[in-house]
Amino acid sequence: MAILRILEFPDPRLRTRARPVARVDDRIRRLADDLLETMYAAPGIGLAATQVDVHERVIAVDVSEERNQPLIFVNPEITPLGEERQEYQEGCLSVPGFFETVSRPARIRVRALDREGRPFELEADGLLAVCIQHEVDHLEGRLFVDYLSALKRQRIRAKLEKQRQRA
Ligand code: QAP
Ligand code: CO
Repeated sequence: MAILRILEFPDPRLRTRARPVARVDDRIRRLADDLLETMYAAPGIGLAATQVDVHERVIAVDVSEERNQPLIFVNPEITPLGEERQEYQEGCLSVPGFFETVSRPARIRVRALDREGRPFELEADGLLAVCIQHEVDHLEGRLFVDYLSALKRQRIRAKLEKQRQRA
């Protein structure tokens, strides 16, 4: 297992649309393990392959208090369940230090493959639903800052670029 380097906004590679995984093999299982290890080390509650510059449709999530409920989704497909929306203060390991309110569908169904390549289905609400939607956005090249005003997004970008100059 390995801790991978996380790309940071506004790195253009974060805008890449990830390709579907054709076959869940040892290479994909290693990627899944590395995503989990990198996420736990950060620490974070979700990480998409896009964020470590691997453009394949794999995400890792663990929203449990004890950090002992790792979830891997390969080729995830989201369907909103109903019209209700929820707001949540989101952050992102690729946008370090910034948390802003985003509105998303409150309940979703996710269909995906697990780390053995078996199809599974899960219904989610609350933080888990927020996190899965946030991570699947990464696979489309979308970031939570895209839901904010252009002014807010530009301010975040300027602050991160300034910080990086100092580092
Ligand atoms: C996505 O994000 C998420 O800025 C996962 O300084 C976040 O794990 C979904 C993190 C919130 C729903 C709600 C961010 C850690 C972690 C930071 C993360 C930071 C330290 C973000
Ligand atoms: Co993120």
